[in-house]
Amino acid sequence: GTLVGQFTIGGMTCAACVNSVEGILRNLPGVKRAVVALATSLGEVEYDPTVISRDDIVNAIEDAGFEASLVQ
Ligand code: 9UX
Repeated sequence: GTLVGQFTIGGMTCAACVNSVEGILRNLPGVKRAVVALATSLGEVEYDPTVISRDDIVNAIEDAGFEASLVQ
């Protein structure tokens, strides 16, 4: 099955940042869908929790130089 996680993503200031973060997320094993919005600083990620965790997703965003946290 899949879960959907919502993340706040800080540090995105232009549309290319959004494309970059979406590309990073979509390339992660276990991520099936990722949509990032600049105006709200929100990302929504559909993922397989047997392959990748929410913490893994947060860490991947932060490794790319952005701030990320899980929306509860
Ligand atoms: Mo735009 Mo984002 O020039 O890391 S790509 S600010």
